Amino acid sequence: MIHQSSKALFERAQHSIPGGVNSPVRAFRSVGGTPVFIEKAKGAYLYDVDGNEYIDFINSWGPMILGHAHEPVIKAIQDKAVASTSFGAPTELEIEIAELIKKMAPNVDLIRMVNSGTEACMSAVRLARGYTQKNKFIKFEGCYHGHADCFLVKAGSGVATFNIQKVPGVTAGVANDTLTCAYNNISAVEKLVAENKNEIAAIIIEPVAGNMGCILPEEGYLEALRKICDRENVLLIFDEVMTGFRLARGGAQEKLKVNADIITFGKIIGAGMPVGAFAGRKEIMQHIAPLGSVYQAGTLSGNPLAMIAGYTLLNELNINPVVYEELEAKGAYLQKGLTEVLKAKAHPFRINRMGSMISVHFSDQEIVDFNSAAESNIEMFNKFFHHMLNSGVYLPPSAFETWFISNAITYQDLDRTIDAASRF
Ligand code: HOZ
Repeated sequence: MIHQSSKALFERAQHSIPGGVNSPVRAFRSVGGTPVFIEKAKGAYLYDVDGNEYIDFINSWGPMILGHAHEPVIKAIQDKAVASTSFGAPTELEIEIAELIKKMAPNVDLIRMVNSGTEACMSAVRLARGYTQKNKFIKFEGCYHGHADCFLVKAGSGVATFNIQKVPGVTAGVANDTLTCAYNNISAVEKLVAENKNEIAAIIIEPVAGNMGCILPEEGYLEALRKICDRENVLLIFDEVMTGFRLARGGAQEKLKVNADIITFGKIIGAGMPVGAFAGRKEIMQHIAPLGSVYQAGTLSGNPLAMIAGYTLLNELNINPVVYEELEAKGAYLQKGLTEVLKAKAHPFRINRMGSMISVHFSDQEIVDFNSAAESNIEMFNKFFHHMLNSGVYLPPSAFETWFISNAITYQDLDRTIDAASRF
């Protein structure tokens, strides 16, 4: 391999990869400039090919809750790899990880492993439709549940970052079954439910939204959704791809004390390997093939390397839940520090946080839904992003993404981050 700078690599990448990246937000198009190409990462730090070190607030968009290249995870993958990388046949390890997840996450009788959060959410909606025999579902503006056709309607994350209003390739027929309304607005949900009586299979939600920056559910909101679902025979799906095993050992269900009917996982469950999962009570999950006729399958599902990585990380979180207290304390420290230094500046801002999910919006109004996030000063965020990057702090390259804190980060790293923000 020739050693090339990030700039040279990005230029070269354009010739063989669409936009030079394998996932759009990475291209830095909305924040401007050239993406940095990463060589390696360890603990709380990322190292780019240009020789720079960054304190990482992406953590692979969530999975690296204990930091990068966590030794037990790496060792477990190395040990497992010598026994082959895939069998396409059952292994004991798949039972071990399923049993562990049942111990950690509330409300899980059965769990099916897939390869990404997209697959997990897509399968969850299919299951809800098969189970309820109804077609429509409700999602919330600015929530992102992966890139399956039915979710690319008023979606967050990259779709919001690039202000894509309508995704070509998503047919009207598919889009018509996706009903949308604003996050944190219960009367809007009641209205949709009334207008589509007996037609709604599911309501899918990020219980703490992370794809329009970090947005918290208002008090009573998730409970109200739960009530509507029970009343209307609608399944409540929590997309816990970001929040699962992050906000608490049992994810948002445990932290916010609301149970869903189907829960989707991703990110931490694979410790950085491509893993997703969907889970729920037996009466619902037994509709999945081969028990039932809702079909779902995958050659690499339950892949041994992915399973051992996920199992090793989850096991550590399970036996050491003090991690969540430490992450809460670090998150609160960062929020307080950033608030103090940004207050001294002329630009109004809001910081939303739950545990180790946090984001800054430059705005003078509370950020409670997609509209308030979109009305924030995106240009100011973009300047802030570059200022922080130049100061050795790697934030998500979009105002429409949450930051993730890892427990590898030290208070000294947080002080450096706050100090960098003070110079903005
Ligand atoms: N849209 C993803 C986060 N919400 C970004 C994935 C990536 O670029 O890796």
